[in-house]
This record gives sequence, C-alpha cells and structure tokens, in this order.
Amino acid sequence: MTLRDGACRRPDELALPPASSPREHTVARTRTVGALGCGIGGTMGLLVDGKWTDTWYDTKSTGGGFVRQAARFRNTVERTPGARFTPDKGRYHLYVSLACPWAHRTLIVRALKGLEEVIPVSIVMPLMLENGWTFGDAPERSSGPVAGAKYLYEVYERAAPDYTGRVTVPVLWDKREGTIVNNESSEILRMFNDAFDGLATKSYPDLYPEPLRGAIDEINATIYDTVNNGVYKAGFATSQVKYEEAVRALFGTLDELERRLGDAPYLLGDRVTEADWRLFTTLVRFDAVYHGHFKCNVRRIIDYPHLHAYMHRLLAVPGVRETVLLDEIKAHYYGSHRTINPTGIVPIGPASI
Ligand SMILES: N[C@@H](CCC(=O)N[C@@H](CS)C(=O)NCC(=O)O)C(=O)O
Repeated sequence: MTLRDGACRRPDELALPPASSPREHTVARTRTVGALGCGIGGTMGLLVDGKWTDTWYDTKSTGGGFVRQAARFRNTVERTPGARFTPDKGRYHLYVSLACPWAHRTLIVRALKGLEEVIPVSIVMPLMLENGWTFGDAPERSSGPVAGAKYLYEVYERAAPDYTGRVTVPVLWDKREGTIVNNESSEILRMFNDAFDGLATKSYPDLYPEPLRGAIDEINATIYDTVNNGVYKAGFATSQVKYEEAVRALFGTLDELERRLGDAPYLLGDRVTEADWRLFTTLVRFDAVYHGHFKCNVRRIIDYPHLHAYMHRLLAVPGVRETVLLDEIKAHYYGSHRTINPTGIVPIGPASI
C-alpha cells in the first residue's frame, strides 16, 4: 500500500478528483500564521450587525462546551402554486464546502437525484481562516451569482445587511430574489428530496417516506446530538468534563448502531432513508479526521465490522464516491482549526478508511 501526495486513501480505493494543490494550502497557512488565537480572536469569524469579526467559538459561557447556533434562514422551496419559492431549473444556487459534513448531505442528495444541472454549485476553498469561507479563482470555486464576492460572508451580507451570526455552509441562494432561501442542511436535503423531485434526472427512492417519518425523526435526533454534532462537541470542548461527556455519548451511540446494523442493512431496515445519509457524512470523515483531530479515539469506524461495511455500502452507491474528497476534508480540518492544531500540519494517514 502506497501513500502518495499525503493522500489518506489507497489510489484504487477512492478514485477522486485531486484536492486543491498543496502549494495553495501552504501559501494560505504562511499568510495567517501570525493571526493564531485561542478563544478570543483568530482564524474563524462571524458577522455582527453585518460587520465581519474574527472570533473563535465562545465556550466560556457554556462551561467549556461547544453549542452550535441555529441557522437563521429557514424558508422552504415548495411545490404549492403561488408559494414564494417554487422549484425551478437554474433559479437556485448551492454554496458548499467539500469538507463540511452538513453541506455534504445536500451534495449527496443532489447527486442521487441527478440535480446537478438544476441546482449549480459553488465550492468554497478548503481553508477557513480569518475571513471565514473563501472563494477561489477556478470556475467551480467562484462566488457564482453573487458576482464579485471574495468571501461567503458577502453572500450573507447581500441577503441580510444587518445579519448577526455565523457564516456557514450549505447555503441555498435564490437568484430571482437575490437572497438566501435556507442555510440549514437538514431542510435543504428534504427540499431536494421532495420539492425538486419533479426536476430530478435520476429516480431515487423517497428518503423521507410517510410511514417511517416518526422513526426517522427519532433516530436523527440521537445521531445529530451524539454523532454528527457529537464529534464537534468533543473536538471544540475547552473543558475535560465537556469533552468526556461528548465522547462517551458518541461511542455509546456508535456501539448501539453497530448492534442495529448487525440485523439490517440500513438504520431503519431494508430501505435507505435520509437518516443513513446524515450518518454517512460523519462516518466517512471519522477515521481520517475526528478520531485524531477531535480526539474521538476510543475506536475507529474500521474497528466496527457492521458500521464499516455499512459505510462502504453507502459509499458504493453510484454518484456518492465523487462527493467524498478525503484530501480536501483533511486539509480543511487540520489546516483551519488553529486553536486545536496550531501548526496546521495535516497527518498523512490513515492508509484506508
Ligand atoms: N446547522 C447548519 C450547520 C452548518 C455548519 O455549521 N457548517 C460549518 C461547516 S462544517 C460552517 O460553515 N462553520 C462555519 C462557522 O461556524 O463559522 C447546517 O446543518 O446546515
């Protein structure tokens, strides 16, 4: 098994497009190394009354615990005639990061339904430092319909000049009104599954079928709290107690999911639902990033036979592999979170996931 160019995959295992050039990362890293901060200023920011401020997550007021802010833009694209936002080819634009597990959900459903031509995408650069998410020079890295923007926060400013809050991906942008429709991945995922179904070029089973909704909501809630957001609660904790609380809950759920997946191929039985894709984006990053960078090192996914096979079952679904760029994922996490990895060094392993 050879490790090439710092890749964490066997070349035959994930045939993926290359990440941004290592030189690009090095340049950005050198430029910002003086701005490292721990807790107050430094390498990540938010908008306050429409003004960008370089501020890391505040964990002082929560006893060292990381608390994720609720998304602010919560409109819905719906098929109801006369609705403000109705599905339409080319009307909407999606802003994502390939590193981000939340944005990844939306990219997966977009790929599964063949919505690539219907909803074009802009992919921010891997590093998120003192200006937050940044656009690049390549066409797919550009700011899309918000012409001239260098940073994602300008997209938020355009939608709400007085916006206060974090500037996150994914963002669903409406070209017609020139505003953000929604910046909550779980809701964008459902819109792609449902409202955009009539524009889909590939048929894919409903990910939120009526009879399973209660069970999906229930398992989503546990997985969101202890796994999807759980890894962040572990990684961004600034107290031992909060860190351990998060890690114990995380592995409690993973152990439980391992038992569940011993009996059925998917979380809710024989059919794949949105709950599987929401879990997948965390699992696929786990061994390469969360295990080391976020100190979730009790076990790796590869150590769980059923979870590991399940992750690979989902990875093998046509269209999904192309959405998983492990080099870019690693470059983002290890390079951007300077409070927990001040050198920005990106580890070369694991050899495979
Ligand atoms: N609730 C949001 C969370 C999205 C989110 O936190 N995205 C991260 C990237 S993984 C982000 O953009 N963080 C920037 C920040 O917090 O400043 C969703 O699920 O859409």
